[in-house]
Amino acid sequence: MSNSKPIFAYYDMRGLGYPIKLELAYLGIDYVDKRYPITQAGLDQYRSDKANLGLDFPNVPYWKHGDINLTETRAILKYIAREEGGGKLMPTDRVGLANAEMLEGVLWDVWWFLINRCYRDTDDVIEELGESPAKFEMLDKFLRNKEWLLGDKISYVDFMLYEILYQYNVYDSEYLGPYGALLKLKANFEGLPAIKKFMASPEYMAAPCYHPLYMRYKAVGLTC
Ligand SMILES: N[C@@H](CCC(=O)N[C@@H](CS)C(=O)NCC(=O)O)C(=O)O
Repeated sequence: MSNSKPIFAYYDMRGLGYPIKLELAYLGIDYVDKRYPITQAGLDQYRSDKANLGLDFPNVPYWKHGDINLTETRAILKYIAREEGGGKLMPTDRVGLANAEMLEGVLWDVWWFLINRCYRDTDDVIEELGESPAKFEMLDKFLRNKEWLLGDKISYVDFMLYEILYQYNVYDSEYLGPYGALLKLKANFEGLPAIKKFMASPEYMAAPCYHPLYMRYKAVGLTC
């Protein structure tokens, strides 16, 4: 692996990238934090860089380190969970890994209900967002009596879940009210010393979550 610092690049917003940033903060990884401004100039800059980044599937977020040139949010999230910090964010037991990958799919769906609601703002995506409470109910039940989704050890799926809870809470501060176990996880996550430190640092970004030039539905705090 190269001696130079890894690069994490994304738009200057939380978006899909924040669970990865939270992992990096939790693990104490030093990296180059490349942010494309969320302006037309920032989009133009990304578009002109895009083909020259040495990425097989150019996109943001991306992660570059030595021989690794990675895109796809979940691939990056899991790569860091496995390869950095002694692999401590990746479960290794059969049941833990199976559950993590199941949860990852569920979480991704719930996340996209909200992203699409803001990105497209059509009747069908507004209707689809109505599926989230049932998913949160199941997640809340799954989590009950456990500290983290997989038990007493935090893993990459908790970073995804945290960010989804954060973004739903910004969208509507009442949304998570019925889900006590999820709210407890959110508070516990924010109480982790490394996360607390990150949240108090100048690098931390409370908003925006979504790109103002792409989103049709502009929710205050989420998009602008
Ligand atoms: N499947 C990709 C989707 C990434 C994606 O949709 N990126 C958005 C920002 S959230 C983008 O603007 N990508 C730029 C592009 O398509 O070139 C992932 O999971 O990372």
